Amino acid sequence: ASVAMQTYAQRAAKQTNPAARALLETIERKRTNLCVSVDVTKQADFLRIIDTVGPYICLVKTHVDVIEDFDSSVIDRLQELSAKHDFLIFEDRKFADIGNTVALQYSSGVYKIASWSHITNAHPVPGPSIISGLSSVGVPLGRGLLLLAEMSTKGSLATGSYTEEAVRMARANRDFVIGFIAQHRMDGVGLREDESSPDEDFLVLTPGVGLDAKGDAMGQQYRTPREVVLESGCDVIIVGRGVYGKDNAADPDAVRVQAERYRAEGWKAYQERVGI
Ligand code: 5IU
Repeated sequence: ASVAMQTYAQRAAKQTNPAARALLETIERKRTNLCVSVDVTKQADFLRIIDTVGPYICLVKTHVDVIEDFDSSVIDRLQELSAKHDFLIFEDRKFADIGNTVALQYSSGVYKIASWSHITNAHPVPGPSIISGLSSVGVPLGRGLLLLAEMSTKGSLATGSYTEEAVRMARANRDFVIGFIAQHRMDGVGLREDESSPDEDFLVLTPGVGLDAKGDAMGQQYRTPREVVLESGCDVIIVGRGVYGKDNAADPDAVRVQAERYRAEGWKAYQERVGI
């Protein structure tokens, strides 16, 4: 069966990258393909939201550089919550520089991302050297990388041959590149006529997911979990404001209700896709 028709458990068993395998196993164990994106500026709000949504997620997506009262204790607490609730961590860093620089940004500085984030991501715009730089840090730690093959925003330039080249770069670096941030499945994308279709399983994690809004005032565009998982074959739905609201003071009960709702919608769409 095509990868899109296989269960998360079947796919987990074939993964060689530790982060990819752990993510698929977590999805199967907790029966959730929901990743919550927590873009808030106070560490207390950040940790409270994650503690609330923890039971319903496979993965938390962070932008640690927006936390204004950041200190290293935030990472200690985040790791405690990851163990308590059994989810992985994805720092949405969107690296985009030369290999030498991204290796430093990934390993060092204030955030030391590689030391705590199971998964991170990069723009393919610099070419394959960005993967070499990041993999020199990430592979020894068992980390995984997602390439940004497409974006959810209106007018995105990541389309067509750019997306195809991103998939080709991923295919050449399977030890570290576990998949994509994209809006569709990428199986077989970018193959030339003389290339046979490889037996490949890339994870597709998809932001721009909302049930109540079509977008925001800054170019974001939303599709439903059903459109993303069932119709477009994506594997993980990434939801931010749909879960924690526009006002990050939202009460935990409201946040919990939304997390349960997106988890249920995402899982139902997956079950329908694979026919279970
Ligand atoms: N994000 C997108 N679209 C993209 C990429 C990343 O929305 O194409 I690449 C990020 C931005 C934000 C989260 O951190 O995903 C979506 O948040 P909302 O669900 O609040 O729109």
